[in-house]
Amino acid sequence: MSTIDFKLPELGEGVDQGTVVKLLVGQGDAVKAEQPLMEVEIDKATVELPSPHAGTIGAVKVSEGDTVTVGDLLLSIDAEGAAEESEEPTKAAAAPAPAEAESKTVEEEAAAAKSEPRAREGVAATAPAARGAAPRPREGGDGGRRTLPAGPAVRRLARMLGIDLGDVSGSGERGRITPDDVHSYVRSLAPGGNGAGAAPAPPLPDFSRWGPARAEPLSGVRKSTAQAMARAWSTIPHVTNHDLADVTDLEAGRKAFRKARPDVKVTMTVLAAKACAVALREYPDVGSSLDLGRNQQVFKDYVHIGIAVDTEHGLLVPVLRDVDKKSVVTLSAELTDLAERTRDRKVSREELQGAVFTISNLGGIGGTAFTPIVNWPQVAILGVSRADWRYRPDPPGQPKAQPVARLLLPLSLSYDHRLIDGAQAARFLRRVADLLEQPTTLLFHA
Ligand code: CAO
Repeated sequence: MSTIDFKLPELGEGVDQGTVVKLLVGQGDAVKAEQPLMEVEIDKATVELPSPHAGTIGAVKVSEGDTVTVGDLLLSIDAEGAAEESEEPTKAAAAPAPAEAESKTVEEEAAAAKSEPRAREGVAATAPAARGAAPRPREGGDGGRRTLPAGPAVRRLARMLGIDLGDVSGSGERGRITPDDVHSYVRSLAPGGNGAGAAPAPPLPDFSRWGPARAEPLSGVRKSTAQAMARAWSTIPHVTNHDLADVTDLEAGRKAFRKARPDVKVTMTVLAAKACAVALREYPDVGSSLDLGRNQQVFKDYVHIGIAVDTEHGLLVPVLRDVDKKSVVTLSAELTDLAERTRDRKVSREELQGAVFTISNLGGIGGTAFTPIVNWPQVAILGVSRADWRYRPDPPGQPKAQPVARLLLPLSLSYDHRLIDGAQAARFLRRVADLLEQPTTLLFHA
């Protein structure tokens, strides 16, 4: 019998911290190898940490709600038949380092080979596609993820400033990222000096002076959202254009289709995503990114669109892939599945990344217009409010014509004014509206 110290392994590129959201074992519990020990929230996804060994749980050092850092001791396992060892954070439970693998017996190798795919998935069992969340790559492995050359202080600084270290070029030895690199990157985002590194808010007053008040810790989702919003708000000069799309015919068609195919949930969000994908192909600037550090505009040859999903844990933005290439029916099935898994916290970090543009549809809830915040590193986001009936002259443009009721969908496009001009934004938005006003044309693109 020996004791294994189970520490928080590396959970992915640039991820140093997580929050323990659920303990799945307690002191004295017998566990099998690969059995999930706890759920940890990183960024906005939840991953399960599997046991590296069969045995009995000793002392549990963390509680639900605790913030844990890579290398923190989480619990100990009294493991039968295991050599005295301490699970180093970089030798993550689910992915043994090469040296470890070399010392295995043939039987152990065979067992490891059998269990490794499960183990890698195990790290992200609640997030099936989150192989990126699997700890540290095998050295020299072709498909391995790049380990960022940055020390803990630099990682802490980046986290504090809401910076993804993957976006920072290292000027140190062998590309090591220094604190100066992080600061220059922040300055490059905000040449006017009003950047993400702006002075932090002063401390709050003592609210109990005016009545009962209590403080609760922020969830991981809230922390990530706060960082992302602060960064986008303070570094991107936002402008929002509004327009109205006459979706009377589209809505009639949607309702008829829903009747004919009740198994497919075609919604306004999917139709808006399809229209945006067509327009994004025609206006590539709107799906591009701005790299002021290198004085470049980055164009992407794919049309992945993030969809804001309201969940009880907070706002999450899973990504629909290749929206330009898929039919409305396929996209409807994908969005239904994605939104459901997002609400159940079963999406992986990968599924929350890679969008070139975002849609936030608040129309199912209400509202006539709003000004969404650009989801950096994107440069534009479409807000959709509630479609409503309004009287319009028919034919349009004839003031004396008979008014008829039309269903109008309010669209609000926020954009990074450094890269997108008002006229371009207005043209893009009108194109989206035109596509929604001509359902047949829209479906030709499906
Ligand atoms: N106008 C009028 N009705 C609308 C509408 C709109 N813009 N958008 C949706 N609806 C209707 C739908 O048609 C549906 O009615 P039916 O059952 O008759 O089809 C009903 O409202 C509910 O729709 P839904 O919300 O289930 O489906 P959806 O695809 O339209 O939306 C999703 C999916 C994930 C976008 C949505 O559920 C959601 O979470 N929205 C909130 C997004 C959010 O929080 N944004 C704020 C981010 S901060 O900028």
